[in-house]
Amino acid sequence: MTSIANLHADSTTIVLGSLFFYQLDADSPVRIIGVIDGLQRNTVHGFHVHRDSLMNGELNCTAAGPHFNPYNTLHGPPEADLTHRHVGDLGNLTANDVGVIIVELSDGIIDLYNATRSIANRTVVLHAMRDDGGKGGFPDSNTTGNAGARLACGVISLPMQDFDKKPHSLKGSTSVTNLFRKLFT
Ligand SMILES: [Cu+2]
Ligand SMILES: [Zn+2]
Repeated sequence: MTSIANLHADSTTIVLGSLFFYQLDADSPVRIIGVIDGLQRNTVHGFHVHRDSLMNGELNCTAAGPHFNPYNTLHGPPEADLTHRHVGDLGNLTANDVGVIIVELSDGIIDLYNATRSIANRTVVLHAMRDDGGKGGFPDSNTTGNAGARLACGVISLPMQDFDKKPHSLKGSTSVTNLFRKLFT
């Protein structure tokens, strides 16, 4: 199963990147491949799936709600098991020396098949600061990893075959979608 998220800068229509989600079957991890541009050089950014979708063209990343947490656990690092992280906790992404994040990760807890853990129609959020994995000792370490403001976000769309039938609310990512299709089909 496949999904796409196009990330826009918080409260704007500026597209910063696209992420492609690919899960071979119900027993496989979800692979996330993509690019996010326009960041400060050599910076580390918390990266999560948040609970809510963005409805009706909403651009404010705050509308995505809290971390996706169907098991009501504390925040944690991505390598933790189901009881020691939120399902949506994907750790950190690092911008390189030209301010670009090349995303290439795999996670066995988020899911596109399992209804309880499904990330479809939820929102990926990239934060201003590093996610401390719950270990930072800040008041919000156990809820958000103290990752700070929401820099960019994007709804994890319907599976791609449906996605391409819908009008896109954000322009500029069609070529990236086609690139992903070439890579995976
Ligand atoms: Cu977050
Ligand atoms: Zn969390």
